[in-house]
This record gives sequence, structure tokens and C-alpha cells, in this order.
Amino acid sequence: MFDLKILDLDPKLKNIYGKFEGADLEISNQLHRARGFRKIHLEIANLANNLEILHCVFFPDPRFDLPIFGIDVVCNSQEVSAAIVDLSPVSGSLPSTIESSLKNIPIDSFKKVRTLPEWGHVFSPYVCFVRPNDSLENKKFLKIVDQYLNILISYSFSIDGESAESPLTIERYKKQQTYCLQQKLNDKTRTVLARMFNPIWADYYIDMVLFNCPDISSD
Ligand code: BLA
Repeated sequence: MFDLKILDLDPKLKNIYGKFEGADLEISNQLHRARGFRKIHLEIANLANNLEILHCVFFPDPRFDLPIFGIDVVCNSQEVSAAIVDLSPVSGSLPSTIESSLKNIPIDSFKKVRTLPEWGHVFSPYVCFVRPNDSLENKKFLKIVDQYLNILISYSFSIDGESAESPLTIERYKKQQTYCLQQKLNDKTRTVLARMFNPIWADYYIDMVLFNCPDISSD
């Protein structure tokens, strides 16, 4: 990626430690920006020996007509219970080059495909939301993640940004705000963080780190 830079994050939010019923809680975050992307967030959470989470979102620079790349992998002590990856649209539809590449990827060949929650209408028709059944399916999911990322990154190299004031830029940014608002309706994320840390901190963390989306004037 071009012009990759680290974004500042309060050290108290970057590496988070805690205890829950005697077990360790640890969350680590990395934030970057790059040409075409205003915020690239990678997060790994190890919560009390029985929950491991990989969360990653690439929020595009709204001057570029790029979808939002998002992934969440939730693993309990027995299995990967949820694995989701998507390139989510920030205008009426995905850019046609991206859509025609996504069409060739076999996302429906998993044994356990999961149903999206109600707030999930922000995802694209190419969202892959599954409970992988075995190590082969784990690998298959990771390959899909790789393909989605490659499609996004190579497309980002092929386009230029529009002006910050363009109505299309503003529309795309509003769609990112909607994406964040919808993600904040995911009670499963909030419930886990509230139970293991505390409810006020959970909301603060979701608003400040996971899905902050400031007004366009301050971005
Ligand atoms: C589900 N997310 C979940 C679940 C947990 C978390 C515990 C339930 C697992 C299951 O249903 O099997 C928890 N996820 C977290 C926590 C963090 C996290 C604590 O990221 C961070 C600290 N969620 C995202 C992103 C997407 C996403 C980027 O953060 C999609 C791109 C999706 N997670 C998502 C969806 C569900 C989920 C769709 C299922 C929700 C449901 O079934 O109601």
C-alpha cells in the first residue's frame, strides 16, 4: 500500500489489559492510514481464555470510490463460531470491476452458512458469513479473505480520488456513518465487552475505537 502511516491512538485504548473471574483479558489494536484508506484497523482480542476475536475494518478515504472491507472472526474454546468477511458498498452498488471479480469467488460452499442479523443490511450480496466446520473450511475462509483484500487493494491502485467537496465524496462518507451506526447495533459485541470490562467502558470503546465516524468537517 502507498503512503502507509500509523494513526495515533491513546495508549490506554491501544493495548488493553484486564481480568475477568481471575482470567486475563487482552485487546491489542493497530491503526494505520494509506492512500485510499482513512482508517485501517486491526484488532486481536483474547478474552478470558475462552474467546478469541480477530476484528479488522478498512474504512476507505471517501474521496475514493472504494467499499468498506470488514472481517470478524469469533472463536470460543471449541470452535470458530462466526467468521464473516465482506466488501460493503458505500454507494448504491459496488464498483462494477469489484463486483465482477467477487462473482467468481465460491462463498456458498460452506456446510454451515449463518443468517445475517437485522442490522446486517449494510453488507453486500457477496458477504460470506459462516461457521467453518473443520480445518479445511477454516483455510477456505482465509483464502476468501485474501481474495477480497486483493480485489480491494488492486482496485484502489487503479483509481484516483475525487475532491473532498464532491457530492459523491459526501454521500460515500454518509454511507460509512450508516455502516458504523448499524454495526453499533450488534449487541453481541457490546454484551461481551460489558460483561468482561464494564458497560460504560464497552460503549466508550465501541464509539471511540471500533466504529467512530466523526463528522466530515472534522475528519
Ligand atoms: C458476532 N461478535 C459476534 C459475536 C461476538 C462478537 C461474541 C457472537 C459470535 C457468534 O454469534 O457466534 C464479539 N466482535 C466481538 C467483539 C469484538 C468484535 C468483542 O469485533 C471486538 C472487540 N462485527 C464486526 C465487523 C463485522 C462484524 C467488522 O466488528 C463484519 C464485517 C460482524 N459479528 C458480526 C456479525 C455477528 C458477529 C454479523 C453475528 C451477530 C448476530 O448473529 O446477531
